[in-house]
Amino acid sequence: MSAAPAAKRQKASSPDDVASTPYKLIYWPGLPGRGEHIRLAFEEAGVAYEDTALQEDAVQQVLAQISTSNLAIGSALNVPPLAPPVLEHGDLVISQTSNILMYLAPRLGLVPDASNGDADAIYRLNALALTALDGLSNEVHDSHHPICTSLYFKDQRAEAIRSSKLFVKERLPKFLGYFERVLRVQAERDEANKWLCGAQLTYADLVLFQCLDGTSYQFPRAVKQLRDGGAYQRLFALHDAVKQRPNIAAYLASERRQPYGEGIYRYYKELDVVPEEDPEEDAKA
Ligand SMILES: N[C@@H](CCC(=O)N[C@@H](CS)C(=O)NCC(=O)O)C(=O)O
Repeated sequence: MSAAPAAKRQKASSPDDVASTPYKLIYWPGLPGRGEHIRLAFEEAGVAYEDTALQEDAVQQVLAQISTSNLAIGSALNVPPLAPPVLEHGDLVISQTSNILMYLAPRLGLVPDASNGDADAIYRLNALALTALDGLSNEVHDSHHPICTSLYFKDQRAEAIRSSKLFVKERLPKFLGYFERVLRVQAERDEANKWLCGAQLTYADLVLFQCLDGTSYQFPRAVKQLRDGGAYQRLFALHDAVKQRPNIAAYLASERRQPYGEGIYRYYKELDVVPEEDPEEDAKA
């Protein structure tokens, strides 16, 4: 979906106004990052959004939000965000990836059909999205920055190698195994259920796709070994199925999809380790 022209903030007072109010994603330029989860939701739904990462003053737009001088002046209710992604929709300004997705997903048709009577589905979806973000985003990031985000990689390289070996051996199989189990539970209920919440794709599947995709970029050898081992077939089938959805495939092939680089997911040759190696033995060597 191409970025919509810059929109003036609008007051969205009635449900009709809200539906026609433009969406604006404020995020860093040049990398998928956590903004990608928001983009994938819009792209899958085929709903237009403005993506400030594609604009000339992208960095300044993020800084204006997260600056310590941002006191949310002009808004009676919003609070300043600590970090992007940030979503603006009419008068609403919110941050935190999973929170933004909880707001957007019902509006974008990315939660189970309400006619199934499951009014609490969003909380199950949020648990799944948060779990994917915990293990396959935050922990993956912390594998290359295990001491502190504010230090350079070169100043925590030895710790990053040790952390990455432990991650791919112990944490990665745990998280992949968890999502495989969720998918198995669904398939045992009904063999048509190939998504995390059953037969219908939801935003949690998109989050899981992006988390697994980024993890594969950072740890290609480990993910290949785990994939080839055959223990996570449903999970990798979900990843491949999301990738092939028409709107997602078109987006991934477009220039709107930013390349991985110096973001959450980074490729360092020395961190491209495989699970079968013994991390503690290696640490002693
Ligand atoms: N839990 C937050 C994390 C937000 C976050 O760490 N954002 C990154 C970019 S992906 C950032 O710019 N962080 C700046 C900082 O933490 O100082 C979320 O999911 O939105």
